[in-house]
Amino acid sequence: MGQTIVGPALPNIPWQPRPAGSDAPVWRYDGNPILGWNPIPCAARIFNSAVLPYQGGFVGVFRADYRNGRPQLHVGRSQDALAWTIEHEGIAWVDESGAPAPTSYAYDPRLLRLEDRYYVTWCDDFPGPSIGLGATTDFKRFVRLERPLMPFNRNGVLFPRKVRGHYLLLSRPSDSGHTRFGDIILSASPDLVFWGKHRLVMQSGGPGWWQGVKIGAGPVPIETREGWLLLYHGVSGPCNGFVYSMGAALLDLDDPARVIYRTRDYLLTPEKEYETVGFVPNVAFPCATLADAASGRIAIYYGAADTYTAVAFTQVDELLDHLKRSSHLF
Ligand code: BMA
Repeated sequence: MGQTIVGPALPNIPWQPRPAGSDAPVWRYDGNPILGWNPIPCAARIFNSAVLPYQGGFVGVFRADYRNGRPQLHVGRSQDALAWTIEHEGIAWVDESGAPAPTSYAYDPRLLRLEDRYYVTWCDDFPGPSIGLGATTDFKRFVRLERPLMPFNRNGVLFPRKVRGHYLLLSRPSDSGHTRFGDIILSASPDLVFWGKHRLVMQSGGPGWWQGVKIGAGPVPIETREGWLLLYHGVSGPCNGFVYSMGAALLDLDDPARVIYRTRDYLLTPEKEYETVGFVPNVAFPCATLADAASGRIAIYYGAADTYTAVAFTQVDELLDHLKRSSHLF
């Protein structure tokens, strides 16, 4: 049997085996959180952030919430993807003509290599939340590109390759506030500028109350031989606020608007103190993965309680088996 993950080997992926006695499909790093309160001079909290392998080590684009309450994006670097050095100055965006193009706020970045560039998507101010798109080749000069979609929208996530000739983007149309609804939509583009062929992928609700209010795409989908593995967040709405948990789905390789499997139960929900206590209690919000095609290991990067950056692990074959056993489409 060949490798399940379609992609390169990543022998230096951070990893810990599942704790003895556990049969959970996803388990936490025991050194969590990897970033805590006041991690750099300008920012109180760094969370909901994205990482990639880069030049033998790792690079990331991090959401840093400043003391004025506004989030901005910062570059970070690491040799082991667990101990991070975050730049003290935020990304100095330019537009395509090279003129400064600062963001008034920027949050929840996703990061990927697509063809010859690295792309960042984030929640941008249009005005009001919408999907920002930018690119870099060296993690020094970052160029803002045309915004793919109209406001309001969040959780924009690009696919790492074209599918049937089109670039693909997941998003979650929303409102300008703490949206009380939300489904995952797929859009296609021939050139990363003009987007259309919008398709509904998955809706909130169904038998799992943990995803009853809204759902949003998490990390960039991982290509496997059986389909695109999509980790996503699902939100429930108990009486004292929202609770953010993580689930997974498998999308058809040639038509990712078609859901093959979808978890009925959450895979990760706020349990640990760093997830249940913080600036916003009860948030586990995945934004990135690292994957090693040789071993099938996956490291998941998630924001905890809008305060901390944390890591969890899974093994692709075990996660796919779990999905098959517990899938509940609706
Ligand atoms: C969402 C986004 C996320 C955040 C979550 C919980 O609307 O703002 O960045 O983690 O709420 O506060």
